[in-house]
Amino acid sequence: MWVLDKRPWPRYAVCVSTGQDETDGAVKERVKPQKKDPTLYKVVLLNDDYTTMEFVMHVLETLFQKSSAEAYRVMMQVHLHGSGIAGVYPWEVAETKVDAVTSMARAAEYPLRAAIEEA
Ligand code: TYC
Repeated sequence: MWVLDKRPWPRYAVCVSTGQDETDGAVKERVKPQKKDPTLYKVVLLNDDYTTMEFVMHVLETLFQKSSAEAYRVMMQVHLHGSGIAGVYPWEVAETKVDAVTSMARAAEYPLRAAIEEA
């Protein structure tokens, strides 16, 4: 998968915490549930010479909830400048979107790729 994982590891460690703190060998239960990581990530589409403009617009409309006018604008941004923002999401949503783009592109036999960047 084409992902630039720029997360510093302590933040990740916080994300996967079980909700318990270890203090002096004792285990202290967390009273409040852990806050969600508010960091947002851009899902960017990358240009290539083979994927059709129509297919890119279809991806933007179905996976990124773009209107046809907005899908056209983003697709042309990618076509003319090499990359463009399809959406901005929390990390795990962004990863799922990149996987979905890859699956849709593979199924249609296009080389379309998406990547994650820090927002
Ligand atoms: N460059 C492609 C073409 O000329 C169109 C395209 C746009 C491809 C955006 C990928 O992410 C993309 N058919």
